[in-house]
Amino acid sequence: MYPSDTIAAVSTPVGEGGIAIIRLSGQDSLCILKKIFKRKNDGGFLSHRFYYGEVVLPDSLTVIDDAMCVYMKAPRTFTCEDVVEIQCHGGTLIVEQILRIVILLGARLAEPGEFTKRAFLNGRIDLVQAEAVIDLIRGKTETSINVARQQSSGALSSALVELRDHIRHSLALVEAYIDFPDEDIGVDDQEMILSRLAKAISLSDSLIATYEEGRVLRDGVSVMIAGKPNVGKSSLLNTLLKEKRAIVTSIPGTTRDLIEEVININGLPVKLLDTAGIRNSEDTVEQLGVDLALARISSVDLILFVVDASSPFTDEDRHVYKAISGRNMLVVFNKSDLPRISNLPDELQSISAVSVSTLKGSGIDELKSKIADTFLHGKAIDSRNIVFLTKARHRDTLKAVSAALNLLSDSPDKLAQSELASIDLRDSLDLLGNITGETTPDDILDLIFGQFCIGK
Ligand SMILES: Nc1nc2c(ncn2[C@@H]2O[C@H](COP(=O)(O)OP(=O)(O)OP(=O)(O)O)[C@@H](O)[C@H]2O)c(=O)[nH]1
Ligand SMILES: [Mg+2]
Repeated sequence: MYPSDTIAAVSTPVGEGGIAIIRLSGQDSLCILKKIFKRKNDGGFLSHRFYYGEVVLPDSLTVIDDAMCVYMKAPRTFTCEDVVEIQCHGGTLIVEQILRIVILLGARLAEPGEFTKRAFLNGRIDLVQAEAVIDLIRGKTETSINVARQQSSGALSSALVELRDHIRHSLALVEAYIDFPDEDIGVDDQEMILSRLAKAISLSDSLIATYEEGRVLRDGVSVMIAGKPNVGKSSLLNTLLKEKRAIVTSIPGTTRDLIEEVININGLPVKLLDTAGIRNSEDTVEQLGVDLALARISSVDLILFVVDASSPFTDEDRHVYKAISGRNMLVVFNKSDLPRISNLPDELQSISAVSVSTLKGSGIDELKSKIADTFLHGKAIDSRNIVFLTKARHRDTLKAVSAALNLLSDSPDKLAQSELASIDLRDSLDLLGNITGETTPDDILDLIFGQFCIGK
């Protein structure tokens, strides 16, 4: 069990709000609540019931705020410990005052993510589920939240348990021979082990295969709008955003800064980046904007190369193309409401292209689908039913497990010798335990929970 001290934190965002929630977890929670929360009919506190009353200074009984509170008795709580939540008015001062009293009465200020960490250490959730809590909080689209919910509800954990069971069964078969070091593992048992290993490898490989999609669903992607001046880049940003975010004029060189906005494209969180039209400019400010744009080319996931379809492809377009060639790119022919003139040079013919008119709004849905398809490969996302891997740590560990199991099943010598085989199987189990938390080193745990906000 985890240390028995009691932690406290404000679980709602900093600043003014309708209400704020102060949360306590630990064995003194109820005792502290009794000292500071007074009700008209001074009864006790039943578990999981809401009570109305006043928060008071324990000595003078001076009223600080009227509030609601709930006491939740262990272990039927998020942390598996006694938990108290006080809902007071959301003014900064009131919240600070209540928190200070709670600390004076013996609670300790919680570290970031410490409530979730306790839920993990007390066995209420595994590490995969704990990590998903942060994704739930930060989810940017319904789809990314669905993916996080799958993980926090234990769907990925179940798949990992299934994987672990295959390895454990193999290990049990192997260990039956450990006391007879001169004896090879029987052929029938070897067959059974091989069949279990095949299942485990196939399961880990199918999980690994979900990573690329899982990652983009969780983290989103960055998409840069690039092109020579005046082709309609800012107009495209505004059209995709459905608001007049960037200044649009007929003067080339209007945009001089990077403009970033996040939108939801078919469930995918997309960070759009409008940039200055790329050209060599005499104007110092414009050139600074161009430099900013050039500097981002190598770090974005996709570039929309915007070309004016109503005018010929010029050296300026070619100059932009040179700067972005080799990157993941879609060509966007804008101004398709006007008679078409532009013809792409041969080297650009093979790149996927879409015709749009930001003026008329045409082609925008097709462009969105193409952007989503670039990352999801044309598949519809079944975020409610498919388990996705979303973290590089999980993917890399499963790759190592899969590689170790492959090596074992491919080497008949090892498979016949109980001691050698058991070492490999135990190593694989330890690796799996790193994902779910059983064997995760403390420094990794600290890193994971350190990403949380205080109060979660
Ligand atoms: N006919 C037509 N005009 C468009 C379309 N999209 C943009 N424009 C016009 O093209 C001009 C330039 O648009 P912007 O969106 O400012 O172009 P930009 O690429 O951001 O330009 P810079 O910021 O200067 O690099 C404006 O006059 C727009 O009204 C379109 O689809 N059709
Ligand atoms: Mg612009």
